[in-house]
Amino acid sequence: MAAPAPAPAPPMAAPRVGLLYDDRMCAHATPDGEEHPENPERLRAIWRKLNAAGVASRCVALKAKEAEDKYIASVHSTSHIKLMKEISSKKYDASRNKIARKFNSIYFNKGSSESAVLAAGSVIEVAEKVAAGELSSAIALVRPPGHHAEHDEAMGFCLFNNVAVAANYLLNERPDLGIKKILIVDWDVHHGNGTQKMFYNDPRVLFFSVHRFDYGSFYPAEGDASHCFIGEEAGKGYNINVPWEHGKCGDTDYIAAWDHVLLPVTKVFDPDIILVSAGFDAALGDPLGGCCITPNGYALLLTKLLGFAQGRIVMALEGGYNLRSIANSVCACAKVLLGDKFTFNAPEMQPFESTWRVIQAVRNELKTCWPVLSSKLPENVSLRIRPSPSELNAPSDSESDSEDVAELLATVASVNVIEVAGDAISEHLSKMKLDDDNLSVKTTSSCSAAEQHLVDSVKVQNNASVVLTKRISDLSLAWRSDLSRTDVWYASFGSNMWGPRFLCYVQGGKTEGMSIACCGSRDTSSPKGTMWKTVPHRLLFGRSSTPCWGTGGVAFLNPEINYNEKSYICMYKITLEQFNDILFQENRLVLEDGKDGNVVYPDSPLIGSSEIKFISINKAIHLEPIKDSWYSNVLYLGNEDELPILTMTCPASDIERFKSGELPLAPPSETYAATLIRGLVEGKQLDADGAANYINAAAAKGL
Ligand code: X5A
Ligand code: ZN
Repeated sequence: MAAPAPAPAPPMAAPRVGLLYDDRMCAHATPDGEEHPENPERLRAIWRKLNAAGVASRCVALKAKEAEDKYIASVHSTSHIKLMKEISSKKYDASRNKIARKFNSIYFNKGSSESAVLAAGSVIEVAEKVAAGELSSAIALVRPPGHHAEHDEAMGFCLFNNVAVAANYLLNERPDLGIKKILIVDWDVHHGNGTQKMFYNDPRVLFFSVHRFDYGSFYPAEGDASHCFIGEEAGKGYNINVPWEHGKCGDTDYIAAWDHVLLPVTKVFDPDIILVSAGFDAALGDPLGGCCITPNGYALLLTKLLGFAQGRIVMALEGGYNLRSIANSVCACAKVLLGDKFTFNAPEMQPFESTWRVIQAVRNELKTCWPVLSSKLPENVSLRIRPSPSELNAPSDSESDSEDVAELLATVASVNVIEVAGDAISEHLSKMKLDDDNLSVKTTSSCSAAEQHLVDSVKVQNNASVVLTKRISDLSLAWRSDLSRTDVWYASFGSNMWGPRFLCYVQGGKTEGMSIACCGSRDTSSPKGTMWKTVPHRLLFGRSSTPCWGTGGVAFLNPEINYNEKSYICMYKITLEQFNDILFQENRLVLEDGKDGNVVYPDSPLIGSSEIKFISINKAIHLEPIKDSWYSNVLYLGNEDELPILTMTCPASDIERFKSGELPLAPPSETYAATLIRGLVEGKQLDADGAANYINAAAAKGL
């Protein structure tokens, strides 16, 4: 008798995926039919796509439910709840628009109150069902969105903070469901400022937000979106921000943030449920986001989360403004939750160099709270340089819902559902992981390329005489006229302490002791003020020679504050345009273009207003495009007259190289030292002996 065939493995029970859609949340719209990115068509477009793709019918259909006031009150003030619930009533007909204008990026109509209460209630509804095990996971298609809404304030298209309300509901109202730890993943392209604030002291909720920050200039443009905000008191370490420095981030950048920040922490945190603040405005084609996550990318990010909290995932819609992009992306996510197997095409793109640096900064900030983040990251990761300003402004992906975007998406959006069982996903996933084994070991030479794009076609005519006439392209004039209206204090600690030497950087030419001339700034006007101070930073002399001063070290300030140190700075009040021109000249970014003596300036500033904002919060900025230059680090030394005091020095990594001997520490040449001494004496800071002692002591002390 033949051996009985082995019993087939029991089929895995199909996951029960809740899908909440309700036309009543389309009632919130602009009062007079004005166009707005956050409009009812968003929900309808997603719903149509899910039905057309046969996905909706595979889910458990759910209807919206109103949130009870007492649940909303766990997050919002009584007065805010009252206003949001009454704003649609007759009594506000005359004042509704005026009230809306008091908020930042908010509109109201007669349907707003109902939609807002349903959005909050709907996320409670699905979260409860997932927590109770009635559903494996769920998607709540809600609007208005929620993550910008604060305790007492509507903002950023958000009226109630739907996800925060649901999280509090699970933690405070339903101990019976056993949810003690919640992970909130906010992948909307904007910072989840409201959610961050609500759980800032609360270790029960790990809040993770990855968003465009752009040095503090991207909406909502509050400094608290930076990676330095990690939570407070018991909540310290339970708030994680991954702040991108620019647009164009896509699948690989997000995957890197997942693999090297979110997932390792999540594994340790071990959440009981995951709520996703699922905005899709980081999607390719979004008119507001300027990023480029593909539907496949979202599917992969979500797949990686499914390994935690027993797959209990609740997705709540936040932003996302390209109808096709959001429909395709939600559809891809729904398929993931339904258990469809994907092929993930290994990403062709490398993460940005800035991505790697941001991830490293985040890990560094959090490593004491999460020791798992203190491991060393792979070193020879292949990275690409940040997008150039013109790439960032390229219209192709900021045009709402245009045909070419549709085409672009068609090539990447088709989610390849293949009927394979078992380990196919994990195998593909491991290919995506950014670790040593799987990454090609080649470093694209980022610096020369970066310099290449910085140094564009801006021609400056160099007359034979010391005073230079300049012609600067329209492109660069745009930033120049902008920055010529902002003043800063430039703090010098080296040869620029001597006025005549400093003026060469402004007016062009050279003075005593200098062997080569400067080309100067476009704006040759004199500083509006001069002032001396001391700062708690170590002065050191390093590097072995310079074209201008010959053999010998030049001055650097250790970027690290050290209260045992006292270094002299001579501050000049100049425009931000002039500051950039000095920075260019210090870093030798101004190039002589051949025999006719034309001078080529970079076409974009290194320090613009968003960088200033960033520096004032973070105290320093390492200028990525000139990372291997000597003075790539701009430090913020405080304020004077309400203007920032800025200086330029080496990055902290160079200090390490000085310490290790990889870079030489060297005393200054005689002419260079004489210039510094002259500066200190003529500036009436020290007498000749005192000045010489100060320089010699700094040179002798080393690090
Ligand atoms: C939920 C969301 C964006 C607000 C942008 C305001 N809000 N300019 O994506
Ligand atoms: Zn958003």
